[in-house]
Amino acid sequence: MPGPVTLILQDAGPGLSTACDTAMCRALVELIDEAERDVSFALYGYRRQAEVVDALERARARGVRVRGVVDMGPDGTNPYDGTEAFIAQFGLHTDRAADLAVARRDAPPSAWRCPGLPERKGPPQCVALDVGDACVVGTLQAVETLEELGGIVHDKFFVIDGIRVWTGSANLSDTCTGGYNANVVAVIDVPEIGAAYLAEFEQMWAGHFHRDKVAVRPRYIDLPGGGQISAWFSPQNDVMDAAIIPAVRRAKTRIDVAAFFLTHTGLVREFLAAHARGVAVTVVMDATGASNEYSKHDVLRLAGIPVRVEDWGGKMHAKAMAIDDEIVVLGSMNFTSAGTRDNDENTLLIRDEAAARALRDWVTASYASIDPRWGQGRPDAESLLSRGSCSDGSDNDFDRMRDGDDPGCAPGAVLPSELVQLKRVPKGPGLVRGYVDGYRGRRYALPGSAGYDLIEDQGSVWFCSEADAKAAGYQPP
Ligand SMILES: [Ca+2]
Ligand SMILES: [Ca+2]
Repeated sequence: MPGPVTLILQDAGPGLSTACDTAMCRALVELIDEAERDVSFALYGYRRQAEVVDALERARARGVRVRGVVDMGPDGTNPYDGTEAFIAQFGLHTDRAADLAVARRDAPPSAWRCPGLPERKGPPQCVALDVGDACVVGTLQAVETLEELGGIVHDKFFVIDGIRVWTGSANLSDTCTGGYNANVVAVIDVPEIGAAYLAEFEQMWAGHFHRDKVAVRPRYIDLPGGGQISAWFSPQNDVMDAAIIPAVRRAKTRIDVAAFFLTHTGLVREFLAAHARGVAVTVVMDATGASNEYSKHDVLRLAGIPVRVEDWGGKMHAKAMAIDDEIVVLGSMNFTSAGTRDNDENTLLIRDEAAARALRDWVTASYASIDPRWGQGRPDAESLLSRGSCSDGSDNDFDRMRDGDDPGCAPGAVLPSELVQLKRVPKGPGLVRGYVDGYRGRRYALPGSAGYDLIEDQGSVWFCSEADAKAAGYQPP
């Protein structure tokens, strides 16, 4: 009899598979086969996982209600080419009408204004992060204008009879549940968690997506035998600021991270702060995620945090971390601002020592499986440097070119140039200046402000950004 929390850790496999041979896929089929009344699911898409479809048909044939929601862009497309037929087969609902009704997304928030880079069209993001003795400063900016895609149903969860939940980072596809990509999935048998997921599902089933949902309030549920679990849904629960960052802030010894994307500035700031106070932070990063112009994995490296970018054919598709061999964070949400602010996502925080140790060991083994040279730079996700990626039948880097058609697979293809144009500057004049005012306590002054130069050098401290100053307890001037 499995316990209330079962963690399933999937290594990157040898290739795409339409079969359902992985532990995560077997567990899902088993759950669906055990359903007595209801199977409700929210998915990003579907591609070539017929054994799961067969299980859903078996459930339907024995009178189980089968309902699902799936992502659909405003243009009526989904990245997974089996999705449309899947929608038709089960009468699934999508977020397309909601996307069409919603105004354009807000511009990404920025710490402060900074000039854009030449020849680049995306929104500039100004970076100023503390790496201890220096600041990493510069502009991150996409080459192309970012498409406005509306929100995304990015969940990957199934709720069985309103009680048991299967969820994590794996899409229902030949690349994820099929076992090509590395993923972290959990099966949760805790009725309060099942009820929360079902409440979240019902909103989407009724046509409320993205910011048009109401919050399913997160609750900390005690697990039998100790430990605790809580479920968080994006965007209403603000999981990054309300749960993940506070957990990282409490880390004492180690944080082991597996990241498909790592663009969220606030989270990166907390990893840097953890490293600065002696916490051992280790990161395994996906190669496609590392090619994102807003990725901040290189900032971590500049601070001395070990980061390896995977050189497998499959992806590091997990969005998970183990903190202090005590806390597990896992779910559908990438470590991006869109994940926490825009999309439909779910994240679990689990306090369970055995699960945290298992995840830590898995991240450690994933890290060790990558050629040590990728502690610097990054391999092109579809190139001869990423093992098997040029003969796997997959468009590994989502550029609509596959295997031999992808220029990255040409022999002698050059290494990708570093997109991140950041530099290390020593702390000193020109940065945010903290000081202690005799009457008002800790204050900070911005460069160029009145009084900035009047603060005595002795006793002032330097911060890379206002956010860093505030985090250290300094108040606006
Ligand atoms: Ca490609
Ligand atoms: Ca390929």
